[in-house]
Amino acid sequence: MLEPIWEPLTSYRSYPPAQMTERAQSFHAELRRRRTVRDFDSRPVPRDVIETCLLAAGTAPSGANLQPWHFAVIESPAAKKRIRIAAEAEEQAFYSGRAPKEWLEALAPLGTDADKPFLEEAPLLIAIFAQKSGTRPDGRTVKHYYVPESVGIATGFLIAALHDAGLATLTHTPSPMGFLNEICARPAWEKPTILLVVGYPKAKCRVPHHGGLRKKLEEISSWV
Ligand code: IYR
Repeated sequence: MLEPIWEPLTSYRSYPPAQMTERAQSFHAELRRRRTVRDFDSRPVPRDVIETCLLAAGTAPSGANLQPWHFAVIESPAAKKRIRIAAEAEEQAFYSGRAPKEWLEALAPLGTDADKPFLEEAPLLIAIFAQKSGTRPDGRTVKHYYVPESVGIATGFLIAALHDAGLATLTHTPSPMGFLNEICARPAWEKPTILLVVGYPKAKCRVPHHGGLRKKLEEISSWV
């Protein structure tokens, strides 16, 4: 059993109320500008920026702080092509029969279809894997806890970090996406959760109005 080792909390900062308001507003203003993009330029993105954003994602809280995630960054054109072919095969099946009518109705205002050129055109794809278990520094296997929650939080941090750095993203979820394990050389027990498409929007990029609609504060929250 590992014993806790306590240390002083030195990284926390507090702000006077006016500054709290200002910071909360500016963070909201920053995040509300984010839009999901499906039309990517092929311009490469700086590797150091991606690595720093991955470090930011890795600061996310997780069950027992076991950090049950792996981020596979795909830049190879050959790998991207394989992913596009595999994903489009699943999407064809989805759009032409597998998806229930209600699902297709919900997607209609977003204008999505089975063609996924962005999987080849975007400079980077980040396949996010969830690990049911991991290895401790001493080599012992350890079970992970709250895995979907932890990986979801880390993914949110990553999207926010990439946006803040001036990069656009698309949370793409071909289903099923087991083909990512082989292409990314990840073990079968890791579960791909999201394929994040990363890059710059094309100069004439358009986004669907529906995708930018936000529910009101009263709809998304309540005070008890
Ligand atoms: N995976 C498909 C369908 C799709 C599903 C949802 I839920 C979306 O928000 C968007 C698309 C596709 O990528 O087209």
